[in-house]
Amino acid sequence: MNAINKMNARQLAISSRLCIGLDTELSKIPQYLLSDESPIVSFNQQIIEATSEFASAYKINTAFYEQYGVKGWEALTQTIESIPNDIITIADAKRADIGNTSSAYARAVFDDLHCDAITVNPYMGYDSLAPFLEREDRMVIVLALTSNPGSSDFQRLISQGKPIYQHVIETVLSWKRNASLGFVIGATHPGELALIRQYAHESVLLIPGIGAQGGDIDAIMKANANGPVFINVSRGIQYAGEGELFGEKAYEAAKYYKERIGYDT
Ligand code: NUP
Repeated sequence: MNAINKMNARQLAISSRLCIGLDTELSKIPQYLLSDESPIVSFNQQIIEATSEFASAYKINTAFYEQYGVKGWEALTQTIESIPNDIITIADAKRADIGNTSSAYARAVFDDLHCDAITVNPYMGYDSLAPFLEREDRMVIVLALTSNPGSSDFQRLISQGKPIYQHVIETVLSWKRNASLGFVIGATHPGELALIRQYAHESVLLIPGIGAQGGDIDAIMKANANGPVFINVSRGIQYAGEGELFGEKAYEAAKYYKERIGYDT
């Protein structure tokens, strides 16, 4: 099954557009887990167990694992293996480079980690994304308008009458591809999201920035105009509670976000 069909099947089955981030840090997990063989894996497995009924996807930001070297990469692999097969796995790795290097990045994420989707950076142009885009069973999610303040430094600059992020969306949509395609739009930009939905109504959008970064769910869902979407929450679910109740609190937070996001067919 290709990634977009898997996304649709999962979202329909559980009526959820929630994507849960697994951005795990040793300094933030309950202390009593630190004596486990792999505290990160123990924590993630309990979060997955507690929240999977609400998860249309899990997004794993590779940076949080890379910071711990070999052990972190092992924890990343084991975390991905712990995610039920019918849930989309997104490697938030923001890759892209010259062609043969991108091919290696694509093999790492798709063939070794077995993720369904990857985030990529469009700055280097078509040939840097081609090795990802040729993978017909996977999803390539291109940074367009990110949630952070620095998104105005380049992404909003006007070129030939429109913002750079609009050029990114329109140009990438015109490229030859086998993969399913998506774009990252930060939850901190509901006004721009409404405009984007006018020319990219059918595109999958991955929207991070709810909760800790201040994105407003109601404003985002209204602007989204019922287009296909993953709404991501990471810290707001993972660290909803402390101590031994962390799993229960994560369950409650995931349920809350799933319901607030809603699901209309
Ligand atoms: O524009 C982006 N904003 C953003 O926060 C693109 C992203 N990929 N992210 C990622 O989403 C960020 O790196 C983190 O992994 C997650 C948001 O986490 P949180 O603010 O919900 O904790």
